[in-house]
Amino acid sequence: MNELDALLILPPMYQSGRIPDYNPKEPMGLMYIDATLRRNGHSAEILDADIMALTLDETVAEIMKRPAKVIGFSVMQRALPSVKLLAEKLKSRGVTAHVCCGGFTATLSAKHILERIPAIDSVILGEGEATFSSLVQAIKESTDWDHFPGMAFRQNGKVIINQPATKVDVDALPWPRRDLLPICFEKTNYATILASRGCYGICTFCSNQAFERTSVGSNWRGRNPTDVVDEMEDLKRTHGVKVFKFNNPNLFGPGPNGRKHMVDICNEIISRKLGELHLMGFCRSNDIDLGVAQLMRQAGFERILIGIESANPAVLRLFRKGESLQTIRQSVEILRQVGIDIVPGFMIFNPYTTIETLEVDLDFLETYGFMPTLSKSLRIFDGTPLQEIMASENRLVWRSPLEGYHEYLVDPVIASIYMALKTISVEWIDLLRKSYQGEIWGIKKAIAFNQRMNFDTLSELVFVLEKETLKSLLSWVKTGFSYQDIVSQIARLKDQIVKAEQHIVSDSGLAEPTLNVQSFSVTDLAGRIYSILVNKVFRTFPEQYRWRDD
Ligand code: B12
Ligand code: SF4
Repeated sequence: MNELDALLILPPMYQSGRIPDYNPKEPMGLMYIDATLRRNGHSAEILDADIMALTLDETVAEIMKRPAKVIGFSVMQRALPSVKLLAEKLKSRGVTAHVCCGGFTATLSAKHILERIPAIDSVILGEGEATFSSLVQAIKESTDWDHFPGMAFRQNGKVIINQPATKVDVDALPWPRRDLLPICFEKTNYATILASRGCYGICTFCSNQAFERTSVGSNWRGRNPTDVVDEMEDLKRTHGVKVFKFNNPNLFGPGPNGRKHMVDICNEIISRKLGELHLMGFCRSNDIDLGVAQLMRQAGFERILIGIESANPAVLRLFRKGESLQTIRQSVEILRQVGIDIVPGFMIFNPYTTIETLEVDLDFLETYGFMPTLSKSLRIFDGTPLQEIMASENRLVWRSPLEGYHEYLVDPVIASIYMALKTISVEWIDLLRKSYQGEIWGIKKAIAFNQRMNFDTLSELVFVLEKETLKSLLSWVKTGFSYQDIVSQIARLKDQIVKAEQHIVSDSGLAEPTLNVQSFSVTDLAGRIYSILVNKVFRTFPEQYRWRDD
């Protein structure tokens, strides 16, 4: 068996494997590194254990079939325990490859990872293309690599983090290799594309910012618009891709040049007459004006995710969003006027949540008909300004990235509301989504983003159930409640879930329901919710799960 120079691995997030019919995403970071390695004359392969829905042991077996000089794991936080176990299992089986990690969590938690996981030899901070390629070259030639900028490793039991690397020149990179596109495309109907890297925002909670700060160079770098559209045209011709998701953290760069970059991409798409195209991406409200929105719609943009986060001006200021509520409202109106759907990024439970902010947020969401998941709370990632802010206010409850996200102290009343909502959502409402995920994914394959009406109907069902639950919780903590109030509300919720299920079953043409809602115990759930609200023992928004095989 030929030894590869490098095996790039996306680890399985679920150690016992995913359900097979899920919605796989292209591993864009590894695809760029793969292309760069091959261009530099190295042999490489990607093993995407997540896409293949492999268990941990199956992943080990697949890795053993592909011996390599260097193994590179792409690490996001929830997959970190899998990476630890995989690296340990490989070393215990006598694998001598150099094991390196990269990606967001590896970058932001490098010191912790190297201190806690001896089976990992090094971490590359920031973008991996250039540094990983140099590492592979050095390992192949048995030369030193410990002086490379952007590398972290152990030396005499101590973690060394070298000086930061320079950010890559985005126009000098090869296009990402699309070996995995057919698998993803078959299930999702879209391809991803990256027109720029980084974001000029300074939001305190954002790990993109923290990630960008670990290397030297501009926080936003746009690719040549002609080359971006060449890549899209090529994907359309070779793979029949008509639907593209832009993975850039922000579709716009800073200032007039950043706006021009988006305008140039749109004009390039329009002038080439690429035919049917359906586009979506992420952006900030302050970049949207009528002219650019009209042009984006003409180019094929149908859905935009805007990080609104909160409808409370004071919270926006504390987050350093750099946007007023007025700007947010304007952008929503403009996008709707030109016919672009909005997916709102919203963090209703955050370190600054109060009863009043919850009421203002709910009111805003109702006014605009937005339907985000309500039972989620802001997560604090290593390296973000918010981590420092919470620590300086003595509110940070530090957690190892191997175990979960950091938590933060909040008012016990808010924590109780969150935990009650979370419990009801996870145990009942979310079961609806989970049970019918296959149908939802089937429906999501509708070709155009703005034709996915059935999926939106399902989202709406879940949202309305959560919203009504949250409203009851708010009214109870303000005006008082009895165990009987809770029993009645939970019984009503049960009826609604039964109806929602009937709706989904008939909408998706299923023969019979799979979720046995009738067996749900109203008194059991009501008893636990009553106890959460009365005892107020929570002080944070804890994870429902620790990182484990879930
Ligand atoms: C697409 C995407 C996903 C896809 C991932 C597909 C994939 N396999 O890559 C899916 C939907 C699965 C996903 C899941 C999640 N995501 Co996500 N995701 C994104 C998104 C929109 C784009 C990522 C991307 O393609 N970037 C472009 C490529 C080129 O960059 P890259 O992947 O970072 O790779 C570069 C470097 O990181 C590095 N690198 C990466 N891997 C490796 C490996 C080695 C060996 C080396 C040396 C280097 C290296 O080199 C690469 C090339 O330069 C970003 C937002 C953004 N635009 O950045 C969020 C983002 C990365 N996700 C985020 C989050 C929070 C999540 C979830 C936790 C969400 C959730 N609640 O479940 C999960 C985590 C899953 C997990 N395993 O833990 C956060 C990161 C948070 C953090 N600090 O970890 C981001 C930044 C969004 C945000 N602003 O909050 N995500
Ligand atoms: S605008 Fe979005 S990507 Fe940019 S810093 Fe803020 S949260 Fe991060």
